[in-house]
Amino acid sequence: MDKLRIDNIAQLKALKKELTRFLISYKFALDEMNTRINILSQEFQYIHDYNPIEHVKSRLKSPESILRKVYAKGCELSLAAIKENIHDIAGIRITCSFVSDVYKVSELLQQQRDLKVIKIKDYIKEPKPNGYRSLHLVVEIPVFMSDRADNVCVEVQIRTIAMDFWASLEHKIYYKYGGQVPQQLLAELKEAAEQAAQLDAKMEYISQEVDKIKKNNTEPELAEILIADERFFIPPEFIRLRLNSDN
Ligand code: 0O2
Repeated sequence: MDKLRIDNIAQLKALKKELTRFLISYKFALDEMNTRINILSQEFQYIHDYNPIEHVKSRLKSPESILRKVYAKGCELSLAAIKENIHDIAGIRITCSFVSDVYKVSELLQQQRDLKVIKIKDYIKEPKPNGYRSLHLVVEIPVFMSDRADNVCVEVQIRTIAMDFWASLEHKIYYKYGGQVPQQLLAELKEAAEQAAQLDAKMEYISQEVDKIKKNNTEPELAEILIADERFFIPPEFIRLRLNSDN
């Protein structure tokens, strides 16, 4: 009896170690991806004076959630099968201001030589029947550990602020009703998704118009200071003061 208990504990310890090893590689993959996204974001801000990325969130799927997906997909219950079939154990969500930014960020990630694109689902060009919009990439990123190198899948969801707002509310409603959302609410959600898409299109148009005006504007860009992502304009009086004192 005692022997059995000790064996069970030993097995549990081994399982815990195996699961930790498995999940930690996804955590490292998230760290790697977050660094790359952060670099893109900062480089854009400092060099191109514009940042297509509004904010970034990442999460590791919980073991319970992984198990639920394993059963829902009818996938075999082994770590190898889970690695092969469940692609969103590591997930990153990038929120952008405009739809064009969503595609720009997606392109920049796809251009990274050591990232292998496994799957692309464009729910912006082809929204889901409920109205859900977002661009999903599944990429494989190399992770180097002390005793091994592993290629690990990360699901990257890229969407606009409006799409994100809609998806968070829809997600909450879906869980609140345990998946059985009343028909009326579903119709309203779908209508809200269409309105959000129209808002995205309008905002993109306005932004392009502003860009055109900016390009034609002769005011020197030198008259601004960027500190911790905040832009401060230097009033012309200061510039004149300085120029006069130099003469
Ligand atoms: P959670 O809680 O976000 O993790 P596949 O493996 O490609 O065959 P899968 O995984 O369903 O099938 O892929 P898909 O369609 O790309 O969806 C993956 C994730 O996108 C979901 O993860 C959601 O985060 C999000 N998503 C997809 N459809 C919807 C939707 O209709 N509404 C909302 N709010 N989010 C959606 P999870 O695991 O479902 O959930």
